[in-house]
Amino acid sequence: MSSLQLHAQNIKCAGCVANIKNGLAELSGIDSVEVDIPSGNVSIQGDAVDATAITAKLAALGYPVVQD
Ligand SMILES: [Cu+2]
Repeated sequence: MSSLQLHAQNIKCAGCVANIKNGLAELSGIDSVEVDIPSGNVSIQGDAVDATAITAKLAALGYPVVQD
């Protein structure tokens, strides 16, 4: 099990959270996704967490990852 913490832009409401969870569910190897609306923090856990694929998916969904 590995995990990844990201900070993404444009996360404003529960709809955004649902978009992110549904979008990341299309990627394999992810078991859980937690999204914090005020901070924009996205926490991902799974057996095969691919940071490059996740970052690309978030950008495609309209939530570009911020480099902290
Ligand atoms: Cu929203």
